[in-house]
Amino acid sequence: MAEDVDDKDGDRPEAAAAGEIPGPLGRIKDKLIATKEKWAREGRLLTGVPGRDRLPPGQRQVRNWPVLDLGVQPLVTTAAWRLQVDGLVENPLDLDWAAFQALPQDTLVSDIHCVTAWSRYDNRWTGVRSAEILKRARPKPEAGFLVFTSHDGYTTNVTREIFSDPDVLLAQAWEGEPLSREHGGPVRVIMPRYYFWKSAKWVRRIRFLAADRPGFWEERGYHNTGDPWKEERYS
Ligand SMILES: Nc1nc2c(c(=O)[nH]1)N[C@H]1C(S)=C(S)[C@@H](COP(=O)(O)O)O[C@H]1N2
Ligand SMILES: [Mo]
Repeated sequence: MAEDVDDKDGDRPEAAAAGEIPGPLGRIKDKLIATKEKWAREGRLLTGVPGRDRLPPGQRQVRNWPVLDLGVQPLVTTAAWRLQVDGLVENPLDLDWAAFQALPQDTLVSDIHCVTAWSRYDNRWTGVRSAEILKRARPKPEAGFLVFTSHDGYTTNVTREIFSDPDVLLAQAWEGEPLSREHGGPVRVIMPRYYFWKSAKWVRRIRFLAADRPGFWEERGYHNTGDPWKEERYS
């Protein structure tokens, strides 16, 4: 497929599987990855016991906001920032910061559910809804899937249907302040109905595909969908 040919920037799953991870991913926290892979093998934290109404099974509420990443927190200035939307779309987008600011902005409150079992309630995000991106890029009918690529080399995949959820945001602010670098600023994805690994920090590219393509954690034992209410932690 044409989309596959130009893929020299380190987000090829085959390359990652072969251990030939170029760029920032060459410096990822191997130990952290090994531990999380082990959890997937052991099915750790699977309880099957539903918690309170708002808390998905096996989760506990925290008041702080932990930082989780692969050990690289890329510095992306708003001057250098761009978002590419490409693949199987009628109208590929290449947005700079001004173009992104010119899109309609919404503020939505949602809960975070991380697969490492913490949940954080009532996060007030401001940014651009997925609907605004879909409206402008116009994915082709066969584009049933997409992959997010981030500045640290991270990738994660979702279906087009999930990306179309009305609460999906490309967030640039949290609680009225610019999203911090450690939490994925200038812009990260927020997909509150799924475990937080689906919410790519430092997002730089949204690529529409005809076939599903597992991302970084999806290739390492984590569930392809990741619905916390169904406790879809591991594959
Ligand atoms: N680019 C990028 N996005 C990422 C990750 C990452 O390592 N790189 N980690 C994911 C995981 S596993 C989690 S739990 C959340 C953590 O977000 P936080 O640090 O803002 O809490 O980001 C997700 N998005
Ligand atoms: Mo995570």
